[in-house]
Amino acid sequence: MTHLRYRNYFLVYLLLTACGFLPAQAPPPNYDETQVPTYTLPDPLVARDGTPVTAADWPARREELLRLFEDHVYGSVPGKLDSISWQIVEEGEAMRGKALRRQVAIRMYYGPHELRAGLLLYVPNQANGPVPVLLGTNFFGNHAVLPDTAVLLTPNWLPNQKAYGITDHRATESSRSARGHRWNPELVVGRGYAFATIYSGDFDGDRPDDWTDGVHPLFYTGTQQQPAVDEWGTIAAWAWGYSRAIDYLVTDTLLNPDQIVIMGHSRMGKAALWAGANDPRAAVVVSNNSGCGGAALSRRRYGETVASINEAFPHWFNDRFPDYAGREEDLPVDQHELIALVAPRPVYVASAVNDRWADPLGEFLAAYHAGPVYRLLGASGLPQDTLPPPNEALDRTTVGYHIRRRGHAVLDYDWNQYIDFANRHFASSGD
Ligand code: GTR
Repeated sequence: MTHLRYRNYFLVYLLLTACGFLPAQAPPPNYDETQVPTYTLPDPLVARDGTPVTAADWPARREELLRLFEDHVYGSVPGKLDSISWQIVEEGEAMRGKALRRQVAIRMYYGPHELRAGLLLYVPNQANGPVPVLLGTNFFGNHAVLPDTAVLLTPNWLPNQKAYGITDHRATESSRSARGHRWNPELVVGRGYAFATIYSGDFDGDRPDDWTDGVHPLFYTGTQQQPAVDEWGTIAAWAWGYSRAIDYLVTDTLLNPDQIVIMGHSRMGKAALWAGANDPRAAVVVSNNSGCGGAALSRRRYGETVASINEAFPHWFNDRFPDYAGREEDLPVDQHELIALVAPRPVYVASAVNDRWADPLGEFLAAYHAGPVYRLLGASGLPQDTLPPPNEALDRTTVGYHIRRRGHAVLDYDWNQYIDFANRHFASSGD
């Protein structure tokens, strides 16, 4: 009897959900490979009108794919800055004499609006001439990346985190180096690369309830108070932030403007890929454990899905992407095409064995299926369609990949792999 009553409630619930009266809840995550639906990936080398794409057609197909990702996934950037300026606001010796620290205020203007962001840079001291630079976006402020008391605190909103002493969304002295476990700027500098970082929240705070901070309001027109359906979400704002940092990096004479590596972990890995797709000044693009909406194929519905990501983070994508929850096969793109948009520049996708939420196999397959575009453009794709063993990188091709032991993180193994990979490409491109 009770059983029947619950069943009736459930049927009413389903009916209300289907009619749009209740929000549909994401089903529990699938971690069973046999339950992955059969799917057909859209072919990056067939245009929307069915025409096969040659190397000569690629620029047009590339534009088509960029627009599709804007329209259906990340949202379009609705405007272009009137101007941007930089000022070095602090400089000093760092890392026990191994590096010069430079802090740069980036000021961005549009109409009457202004947005400010802070860039933190460490340049190795023992360099003969301009050095390559690795740029990463951080999640808790530049000061949280390493133990250096001279790093300026962001005035912008931060996620609260009791363990870091952040209780009113403001940066605190006690949150210095709080994210040191995710970053290793000294390793990067020790390998002859400059290390640059920006705080994601300077471009948009990671919260669903507020479209008044960050870059979005800069381009509102009339009485607009939030991005339109097909306009940018927060990930696209972070990707835009990578490009504004690059605007500065290419002007700094201590750095080689042709050797900019952009890297992001997890949600910033999604942003790094979208930034790399849009901005050809990113010479090498690295996505670390980026998962759903990053390197992982949406059609596999393994771990985090289009449904669950949009439920937990409704502000990350545009307002069309949630429509594909449970009907991923209707998406006109999938994430292998995002990776292909970096071609022929080197791209590196990294997974971790225990990071099942991010779907390591889906990340690998997306990297693998970007291969045809790389090959069409005279570069090389992954050499095999099966996962390599843990910590045995496939890194001799223009598309690189590894699955590291342990979980969702950035470890020294990862940093060293990224620098080895970039070194190989910079050496072969003769820069
Ligand atoms: C998770 C989210 C992932 C990933 C991760 C992170 O909560 O579901 O997509 O972005 O956060 O950024 O650490």
